[in-house]
Amino acid sequence: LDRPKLVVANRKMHGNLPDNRQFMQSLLQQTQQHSARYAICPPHPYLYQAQQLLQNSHIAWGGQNMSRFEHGAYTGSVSPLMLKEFGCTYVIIGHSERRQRGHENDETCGERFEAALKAGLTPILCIGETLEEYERGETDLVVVRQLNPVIAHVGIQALSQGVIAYEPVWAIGTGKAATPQHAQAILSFIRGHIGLLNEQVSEKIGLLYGGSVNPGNAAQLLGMPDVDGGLIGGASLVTEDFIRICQIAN
Ligand code: G2H
Repeated sequence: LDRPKLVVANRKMHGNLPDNRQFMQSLLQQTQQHSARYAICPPHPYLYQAQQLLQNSHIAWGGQNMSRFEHGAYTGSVSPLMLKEFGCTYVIIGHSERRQRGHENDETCGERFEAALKAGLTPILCIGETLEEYERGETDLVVVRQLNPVIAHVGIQALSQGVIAYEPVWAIGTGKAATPQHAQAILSFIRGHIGLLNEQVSEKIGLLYGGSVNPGNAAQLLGMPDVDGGLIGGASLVTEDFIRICQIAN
């Protein structure tokens, strides 16, 4: 298993020009010799700044969301072509904070995933169960329900051009991360589900864990065999914490 580790900062609706600059420059300087992969997803207005600071470096950047359409009368939306034009490598799709507000659902996530690939972006598809679903023991059911429309849209071969992030909703921003055993069990289940359709894709695809990852729990979580990296929210807002997580991933 030589899947590279990937650590992605989901900065959500945080940051400003000077703060972003400090974050990106510190990360650039302190991870130069690393072999793990890193990406920063700032709010959309800062993608130009990310492009200016990170281009030709070992650090990639991406959007936190994207329209499934290339252009049109969609006030307030951002096109995959626009993300690409500003040098994005990645785009987060289906984050639970967007699903919960009705902006995205299983079906439109499939369309977004497809549109991202078409634009040459690497989609990071977020899936995961709510606390109620977790307590009802429905985690496996939920992740399959969220994954299947995407597979139906792009086909199993193309799935491996993207990344899947398992983010249990009850672990997001709560400080209560999943145990490494739970993260491993679900990511292994997801890999197994994909493997039923195509063994090679299941071995190749990058699977991330997200939800209250911090410098204290990162080693155990990222040390699990099916955890190929992390999607980091809160801890990406403290530069030293995020760099520490990168050092652990490396
Ligand atoms: C989950 C995660 C990043 P946090 O949303 O996507 O955020 O690390 O703050 O739980």
